[in-house]
Amino acid sequence: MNNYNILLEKIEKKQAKIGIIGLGYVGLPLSLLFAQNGFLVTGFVRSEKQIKPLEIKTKNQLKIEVFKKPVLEKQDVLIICVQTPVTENKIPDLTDLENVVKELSQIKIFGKLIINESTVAPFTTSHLLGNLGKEYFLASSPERIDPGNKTKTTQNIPKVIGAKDRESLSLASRLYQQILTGGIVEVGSLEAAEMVKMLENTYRAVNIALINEFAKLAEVLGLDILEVIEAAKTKWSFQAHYPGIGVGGHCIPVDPYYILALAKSKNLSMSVVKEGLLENENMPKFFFDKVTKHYKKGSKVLVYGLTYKRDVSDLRESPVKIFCDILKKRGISFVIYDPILSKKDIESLGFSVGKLTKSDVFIVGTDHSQLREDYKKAVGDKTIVIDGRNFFKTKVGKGVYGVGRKLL
Ligand code: SAJ
Repeated sequence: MNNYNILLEKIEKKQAKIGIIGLGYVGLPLSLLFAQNGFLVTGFVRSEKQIKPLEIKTKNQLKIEVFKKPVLEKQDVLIICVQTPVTENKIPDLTDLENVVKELSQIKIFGKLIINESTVAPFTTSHLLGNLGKEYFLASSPERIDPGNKTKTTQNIPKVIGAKDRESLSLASRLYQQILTGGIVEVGSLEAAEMVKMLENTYRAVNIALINEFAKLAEVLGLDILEVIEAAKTKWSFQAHYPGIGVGGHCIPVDPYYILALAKSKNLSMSVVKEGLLENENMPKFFFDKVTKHYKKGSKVLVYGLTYKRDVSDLRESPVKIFCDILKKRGISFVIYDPILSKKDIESLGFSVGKLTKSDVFIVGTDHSQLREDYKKAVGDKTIVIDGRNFFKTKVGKGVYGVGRKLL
């Protein structure tokens, strides 16, 4: 029996040993899903100190090891789920993925299935993982997790898979079919799968930028952008996006820089993408200018919410953080209240924590669900509300200034 049939049989019988490299917001739920479906799973982390907390978190449903040659070699399938950020000056940073490649190039890769779930530009998977040795299988299946989303989960999001050849595609498809319920979407190459992820996230970034621009125009025209969006949604070809204080997280403001770098290497400018990203990155400053119109020296300012999006306690690329840094730099005193962050989280960023007490200026940075109740403690009749997420649908306090709308 050849390698393909041997591995296919192991996958069919759930006897294939699964190694998940990287146990973050992608690797952890994926490893648990494999374990809960009867596979023997080993999760790989960079350092010893990560092991204990993860064993507690996963209730020992999987083995957790430091990412090293001997244990990697025992796996039949290795799924790579490491982060692919950008540097300060928006250059793709493949350090973590390159470290994985270094280790994988030391092991006997023969007969194994390697799957890259990390977000990369087309041709990266083949370039980095395409020459690890003889007779192994290689697929790309970029993760599509939406952190905090209770309905779209690792298990039910349709899974896009591209591979270096038919056998690799078939093995990866069968493997994911064993644990996922949202359907498999096979494409014709590694590069097509990588490009799908680039397109879907760049599409989102550019459309958010478009609505941010329309929101600025709506303000000048005295129109309510939310009313316009809601009416536009009656057009079948219009997909709604919403303006706000800015675009955060480790996907939407980051991934498009991977495709820009690739386009640049092919002498293509992709100016719509570039301008869109700059538009989003400018929103915290635009929002700050709005605040200065209503702030008086000595005003009691409370910023509600610091994380990058509703009900997610993640600060990566948070536009609210950028906005608060501007407040601080301009000498405007303020405190922050975020119901899902600890005092330490907030103070570690150099900000002061505040209580939900009546404020002169109440600023919505993140529209956590708890805001529905919390605002009543901080917004009095004289409070001016500056709403970075257009959370309020009716006037509260002395008036609400949103992004592309106001309620007075
Ligand atoms: N945002 C807006 N306006 C919008 C939508 C989002 O300003 O209309 C802001 C959010 O507040 C946040 C940022 O953009 O700061 C990103 O929001 P997001 O909902 O896209 O949240 P993410 O980063 O968790 O995006 C994830 C992504 N998942 C992956 O990349 C694997 C993305 O692909 C999904 O499209 C997105 O979830 C989703 O669909 O909700």
